[in-house]
Amino acid sequence: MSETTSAIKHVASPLARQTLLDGDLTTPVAGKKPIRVLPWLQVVKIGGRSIMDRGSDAILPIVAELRALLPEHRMLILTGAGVRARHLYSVGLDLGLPVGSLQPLAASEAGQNGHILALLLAPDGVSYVEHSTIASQLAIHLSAARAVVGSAFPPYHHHEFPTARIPPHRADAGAFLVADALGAAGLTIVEDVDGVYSADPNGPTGTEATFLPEISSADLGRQEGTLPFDRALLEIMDNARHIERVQVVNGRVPGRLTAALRGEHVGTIVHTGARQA
Ligand code: GWN
Ligand code: ATP
Repeated sequence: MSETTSAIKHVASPLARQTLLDGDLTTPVAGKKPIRVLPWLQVVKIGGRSIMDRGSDAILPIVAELRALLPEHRMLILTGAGVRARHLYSVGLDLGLPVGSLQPLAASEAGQNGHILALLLAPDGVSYVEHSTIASQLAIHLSAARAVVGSAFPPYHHHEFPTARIPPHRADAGAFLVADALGAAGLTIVEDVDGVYSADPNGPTGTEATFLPEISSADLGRQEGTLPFDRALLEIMDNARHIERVQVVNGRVPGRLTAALRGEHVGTIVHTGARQA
């Protein structure tokens, strides 16, 4: 065997002879903070049920606000699934469909909402882009346009975790995962409530719910009850690499989204586990 062949076979790599299961061995190599791929990107998640399902009354003011923000920010606008996915879950669960089959069906509803929003912003140069485009061609699209729209659902399909019958990783989790992976400047979640409360303000104990202007994902995890976003997002936020805070704002109040993107404290700021390098 020649020297060259032998050198090719023995590629020098600090992980070559190690098990990837031993944290003591991998941390010196994998423990570094990843680079920010798109540090100027603002990710905005628009609620499916809270905004899109309400039709023109709720959608048109948000479209106007997004349009006005285009000169200031380069945005990845992601939409949630809304009531059609809830209907799909009930039919699918009744028929016994597994979670990994329900996941892409619900995801396609998020995509439909994205198509609707993108069509309304089309005169401003905004288009719907596919998951695969978000994964590998976002930079070139955002060089040609100030914003693009996509589906907020993560494309897990049959890889969805079987921890529950309703897909645990929905639009909010998907929006955070892509924002954190890209090292975006921020993530704003647009809802129909002022932010996060101690309990559902629209629920049976709503009058007792107190508004939480600022809280950590770890503290929210200790709070019982419902949240205005996927519960799976809490653990993801705890382990975030870049996104240090998520802002939850009321998209039914004109100006709140704009204020959040300008760095003002409106709505609820949820601090994640990510720390500045
Ligand atoms: O179809 O609206 O992307 O961006 O999870 O997969 O179920 O697909 O199974 O690039 O890959 O319905 O066809 O659909 O919403 O997800 O897309 O128009 O393979 O552009 O083809 O990861 O859009 O769609 O639903 O997002 O969330 O063709 Mo749709 Mo969604 Mo389009 Mo996408 Mo899924 Mo693709 Mo995908 Mo599927
Ligand atoms: P999707 O995008 O997945 O379709 P969405 O984000 O538009 O959904 P919901 O999942 O319904 O909308 O979440 C928003 C709702 O969450 C609010 O209207 C509110 O009633 C409810 N909610 C539940 N718990 C809380 C809480 N602790 N604080 C604030 N709102 C809460």
